[in-house]
Amino acid sequence: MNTYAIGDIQGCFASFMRLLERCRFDPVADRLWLVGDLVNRGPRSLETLRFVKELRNSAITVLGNHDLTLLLAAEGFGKRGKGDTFDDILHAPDRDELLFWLRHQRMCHVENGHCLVHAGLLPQWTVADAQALAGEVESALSAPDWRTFLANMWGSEPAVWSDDLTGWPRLRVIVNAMTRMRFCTPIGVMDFHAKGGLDNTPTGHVPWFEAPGRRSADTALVTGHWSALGLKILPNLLALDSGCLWGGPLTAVRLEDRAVFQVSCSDEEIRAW
Ligand SMILES: [Mn+2]
Repeated sequence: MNTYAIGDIQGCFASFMRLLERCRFDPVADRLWLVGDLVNRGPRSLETLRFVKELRNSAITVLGNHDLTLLLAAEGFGKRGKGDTFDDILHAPDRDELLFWLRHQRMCHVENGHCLVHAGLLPQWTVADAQALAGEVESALSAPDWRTFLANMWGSEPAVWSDDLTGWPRLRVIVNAMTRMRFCTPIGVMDFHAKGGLDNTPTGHVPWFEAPGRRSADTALVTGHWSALGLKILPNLLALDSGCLWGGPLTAVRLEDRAVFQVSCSDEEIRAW
């Protein structure tokens, strides 16, 4: 069995299919780890979501900010972005099944010395902490009053973790770290404005994975979300968003031996938004 970890697909279904061919992915024997942001910006979000859902136990996906944006939009919450391209899902005959499936995906998955999460982990969290905190959000997303959670989920405050946080602010910090974070201060105050690469690190901040004393540094984190960072492979980090939407490739890394597979995206995908 091989495990292929794949960066942000964002509706780039054609590239996704070419990448699976390139890897010779076998849905019976192999598994996919998807870093989230399956949908939005690219041209074929609906087919991407249907395909991953049909893979059942052969694919593990964690939720990204664009996946959550879709769940919010489906309930009439949040601000629609000009570049949103998931109306095909909202109008699909199988919309309810797809959104139900998406809402029940995880925030974080840990197995065999790897931790899959869309954006990153705050410096105070061990991987075991992150699993427990992810579970709090997953419970809120599947609880009977999940709509109330969605209505209170979005927002950039508070920007820093405290074990004493409770209620919506607590869940909001977990969601923001795991799905939106790029930079934080050395003590883990998150910044949500800077969007570029390491050249644009805001004063007083560090890329989240370089926070000193980060307690998850003993585990290989598998992440996406940060296309301006590009593909970054370190002993304890596989950052896989190589910017397919921006003209970059779509990347897979085979976790067993860290072999890298890439396909270039198509013009249709770059132009979609
Ligand atoms: Mn993202």
